[in-house]
Amino acid sequence: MSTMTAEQVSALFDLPFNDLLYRAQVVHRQHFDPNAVQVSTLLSIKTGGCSEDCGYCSQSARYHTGVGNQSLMPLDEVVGAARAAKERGATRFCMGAAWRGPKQRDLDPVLDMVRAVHAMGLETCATLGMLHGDQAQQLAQAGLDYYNHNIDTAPEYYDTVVHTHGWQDRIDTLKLVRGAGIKVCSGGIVGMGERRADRAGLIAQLAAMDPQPESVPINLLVRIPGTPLGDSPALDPIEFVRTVAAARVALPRSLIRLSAGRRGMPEELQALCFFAGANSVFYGDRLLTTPNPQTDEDMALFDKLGLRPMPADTGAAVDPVQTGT
Ligand code: SAM
Ligand code: DTB
Ligand code: SF4
Repeated sequence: MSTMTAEQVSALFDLPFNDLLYRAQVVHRQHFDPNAVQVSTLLSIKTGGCSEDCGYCSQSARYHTGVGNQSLMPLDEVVGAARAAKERGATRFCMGAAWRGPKQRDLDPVLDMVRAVHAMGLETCATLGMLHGDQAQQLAQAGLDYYNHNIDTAPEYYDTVVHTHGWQDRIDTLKLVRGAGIKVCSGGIVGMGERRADRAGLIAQLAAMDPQPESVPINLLVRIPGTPLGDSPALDPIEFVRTVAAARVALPRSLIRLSAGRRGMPEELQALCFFAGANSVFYGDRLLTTPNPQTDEDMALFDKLGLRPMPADTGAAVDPVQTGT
C-alpha cells in the first residue's frame, strides 16, 4: 500500500484547482465506476444526553442545544426505519447512538437490531462510541458489516475540540474493530477552525491506516447554536472541494462520503464534490439530529448528473474497463 505523508497531502491541497481535480478524477476512474454513488441511511437509535464534550455536537449533555435525551429506540421502530430506507433505495443502514461507548446492557439490544437489519439484506453499520473488550467481536458475530468511528481531525487539533477523550482512544477503538473483522468507516469534520495543515493531517492519518478505511465520511461542520463551535466561520466551499479531492487521491480505494453539511450545499457544489471523487452520500431526510436534503431532491440531482446508486458490496475496486469511461 502506498501512503502519503501530511506534507504530501498538503502539497495536493496547494495544487492549482484544475490540476488537483484532474488528479482526483484520474484516480477515481482507476478504481471506481465514476458515475456510481453508494447510498447509506442514518438513524439515531439513541439521541442526546451524551457525557462527552465534543465541541461540534448537538448531543452533548453539556450544551444547551434543544436536543432532548431519548432512550434507546425499540427494535420494531428500528426495523421499520430500515425497511423504509431499503424501499427508498439505500443499501446500507447506519445506527448511531449518543454514547461515550456502550455498556453491555446497551449493547445487547443493539446486537438484536444488527441481526434484524442484516436479515433484511441491508449492509449494517453502527456508530456507538468507544468499544472495549470483546464488544467488537460481539457486533461482528451479530452481522455488523461496518463500524463508524471518526478520527474527526488531525491529532494536533483534536484536543482543541474534545477534552473528555483523546485522539488515541479513537485509534484504539478502530484497532478493535479491524481486529474483529468489521470493515472500517472513519473520517472527519472540516470547518471547525482548523488550518489547512490539519485537514491534510486528518487525511494523511486515514491514509496511513493499513488497510485504509473502506468508507471515509467527510463532514462539513453543521454549526449547532449552543455548542462551542456554533459560531465558527464558514469554510470556503472551494476549500471543501479541495478536501474531497485530496481525500480521493490519498485514499484511492475508499468510498469518500459527502456527509454532514450537504443540506447547505448548492447543487453545483455537490456536483463539484462528485467530480472531485466523492462517491457516497447519506440519503434520507435526517442525519442524526439535523436535516439532510430530501430524498426526492437527491434523486433529482442524481438524475441531472447521470449518477446511479451503487449496488451493495461493490464498494471496493471495480474493473475500470467495465465502467464506461
Ligand atoms: N457517539 C459516537 C461517536 O462520537 O463516535 C457516535 C455518534 S457521533 C454524532 C458521530 C460523528 O458525527 C462524529 O464523530 C462527527 O464526525 C459527526 N458529527 C457530529 N456532530 C456533527 C456536526 N455538528 N457537524 C458535522 N459532523 C458532526
Ligand atoms: C458521520 O461521519 N457523520 C454522521 C455519521 N457519521 C454518524 C453524523 C453526522 C451528524 C451531523 C449532525 C447531526 O445530525 O446531529
Ligand atoms: Fe457524544 Fe458522539 Fe456527540 Fe461526542 S460526537 S458528544 S461522543 S454523541
